[in-house]
Amino acid sequence: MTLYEELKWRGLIKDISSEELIDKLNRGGLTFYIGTDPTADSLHIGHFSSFLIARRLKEAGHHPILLVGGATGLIGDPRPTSERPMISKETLNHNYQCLKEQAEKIFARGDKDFRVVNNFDWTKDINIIDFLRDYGKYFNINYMLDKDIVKRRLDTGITYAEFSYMILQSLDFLHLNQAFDCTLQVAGQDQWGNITAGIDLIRKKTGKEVYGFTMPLLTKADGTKFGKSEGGAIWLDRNKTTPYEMYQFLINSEDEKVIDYLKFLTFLSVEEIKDIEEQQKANPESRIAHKTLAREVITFIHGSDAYEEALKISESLFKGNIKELSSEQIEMAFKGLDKITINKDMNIVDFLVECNICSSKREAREFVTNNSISINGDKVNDLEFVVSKDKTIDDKYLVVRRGKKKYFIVCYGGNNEEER
Ligand code: 485
Repeated sequence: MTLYEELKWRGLIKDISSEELIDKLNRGGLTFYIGTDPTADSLHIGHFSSFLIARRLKEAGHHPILLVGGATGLIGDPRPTSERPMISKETLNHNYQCLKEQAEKIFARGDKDFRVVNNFDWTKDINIIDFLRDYGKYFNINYMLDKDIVKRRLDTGITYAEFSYMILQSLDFLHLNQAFDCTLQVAGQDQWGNITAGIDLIRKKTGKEVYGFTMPLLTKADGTKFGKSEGGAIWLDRNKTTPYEMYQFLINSEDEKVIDYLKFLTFLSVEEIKDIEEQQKANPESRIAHKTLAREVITFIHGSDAYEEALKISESLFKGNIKELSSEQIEMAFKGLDKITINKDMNIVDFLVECNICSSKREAREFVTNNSISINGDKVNDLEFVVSKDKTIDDKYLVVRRGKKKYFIVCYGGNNEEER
């Protein structure tokens, strides 16, 4: 299988600027770039799915440049819906630093052949007259109005700033072409207009032919964007989305999409993925495809220790072995839950009411005698049971389960001696 055939098989090719590129991709040796704007302080899994192409092409013998848009981020790539709110320069700087570090850590991995660049460096000193003469003169207004994204914004309106965005991205491509002989730009499918604008600018200014291709948007079975959970985006920063949350997200991938995700998001070979597909078909309950997806993606982003920890939390919760977990792991596992604080030992019935786990003493007694309450994985069915600090994990947490699924985290904050 050639590189291009493999990219096709993985579902990574949407639009391609010319057929000539196929041969060039298969031969290796191209310098290419992919860019992102620092609109937030972390990349998310959508960026991950696009940026992975950098490593794939690198491993096939091409030379990647990752661009973080310190300049373009100050303007904002037009969205189909409405104008973007302007981000302050301070926030943008902060975001830029965060994204640069993430891109270096996750994708470049100390590889010297991975260049990380900032378009602010070559844009900041261009004055307005030179901008209009050197670049503006090459952009016909009719051409710009014909771009899909501009057409979609004509009804709601688009400012001159966002309208000019395509010129900025085009001059990046020109700059990278001149500075590093970069001849290919890659991105998600929404970037097609910006990529072709750059190709056209370079052709007009230098007579050179450069290339671009886009990747399809990764979607869920219903066609909506992949990468959103109930709690919002799946971030690559573990302080925003813990490896355990990422594990939950991936392990719950839809059955009909999980093989597509393996192709798109992992470096497993064609044979390995076909093999997993067969095993999954033969034995769907094994969820081997989902488990492999979670293992590959989390190990790539956070490393194998983080993956092992996410797996351990998940298995301990599944088996009810809460006591195997540390307080940090409990925090990770129940990040979204409000913590209830108590500060003295209590009889179980009082405890359940005090913590709003049950609405009345009568209900609390019912739950206890029905075997529906467990604390740190142990069933509590004795109405005389006393909840005390020595039952906490790391002197801190009680994980209370009511019924099959409902969890409550109680934080033991009190000092027993004083209370008595
Ligand atoms: O020279 C460039 C300057 C900026 C950009 C690219 C080249 C960023 C680009 N305009 C953009 O907005 N990218 C999106 C972002 O930053 O979030 C997303 C794309 C997605 C994929 C991803 O970046 O919407 O398709 O390319 C990496």
